[in-house]
Amino acid sequence: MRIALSIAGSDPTGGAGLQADLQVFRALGVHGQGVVSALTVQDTVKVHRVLPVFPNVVLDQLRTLLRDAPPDAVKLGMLAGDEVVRAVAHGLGELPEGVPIVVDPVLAASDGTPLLERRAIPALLELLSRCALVTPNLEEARELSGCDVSTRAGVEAAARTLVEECGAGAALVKGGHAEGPPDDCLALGQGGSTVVHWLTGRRLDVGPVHGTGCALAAAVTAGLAQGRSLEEAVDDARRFVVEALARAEAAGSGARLLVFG
Ligand code: PXL
Repeated sequence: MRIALSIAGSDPTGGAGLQADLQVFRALGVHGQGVVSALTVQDTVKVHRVLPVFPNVVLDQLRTLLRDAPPDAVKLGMLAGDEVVRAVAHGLGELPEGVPIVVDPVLAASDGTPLLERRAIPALLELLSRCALVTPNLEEARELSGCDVSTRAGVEAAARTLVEECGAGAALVKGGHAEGPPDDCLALGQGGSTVVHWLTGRRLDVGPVHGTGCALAAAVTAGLAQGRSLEEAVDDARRFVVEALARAEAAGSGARLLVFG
């Protein structure tokens, strides 16, 4: 059995967060584990409240799990607060060597509600040095790298900065929020040098959809848990999300939800 672990916030709608990650893992044939980092109160329209889990309880969930049933890959999503980020970093010290970590550096919900407090950013940046891949959207890439991402050259600089200065193994800067083609920029660290690829996307006219960032990072994590290379896992995950977007359905009066498989 291949196992993927998600450390993420709860989204009761099932559209994003831990509930969505577990659906993605299931759809891709890996067993899903979940450590809850925060509770949210939300519907398909907006996030009403955010409540971080006690950091020592996050640490306890993680350590207890790692000692018994260590995963083959780990995904980090919404972490809510500085102490939770530090607890996760501490707990991941017990992750067996070589288990890849994918960081979706969730800063805010689509409605603008902060999902990570700003003072947690330095601790999140420290975590990047231990990750195989970080998957920011444009706003997150700007915030984490300090680069102006309004041009393609700026997006490339942000992706390179996350690899060369922050120490991520690779960075996938997602262009879905850009005007124009939703191309993603993948920077891969390769023994001292960085290779940058643009992965072209096409925009689907589906209106607002919730949870695409969570699904993409979860799908990459599932691929890595199954032993795929990073580039292969990213390609497969991008295709998986496009298919889920094409099938998206409304469950409430707000954003549509992805439909997997
Ligand atoms: O899509 C980002 C995200 C991640 N995790 C949780 C969320 C959201 C967006 O609302 O609620 C728990």
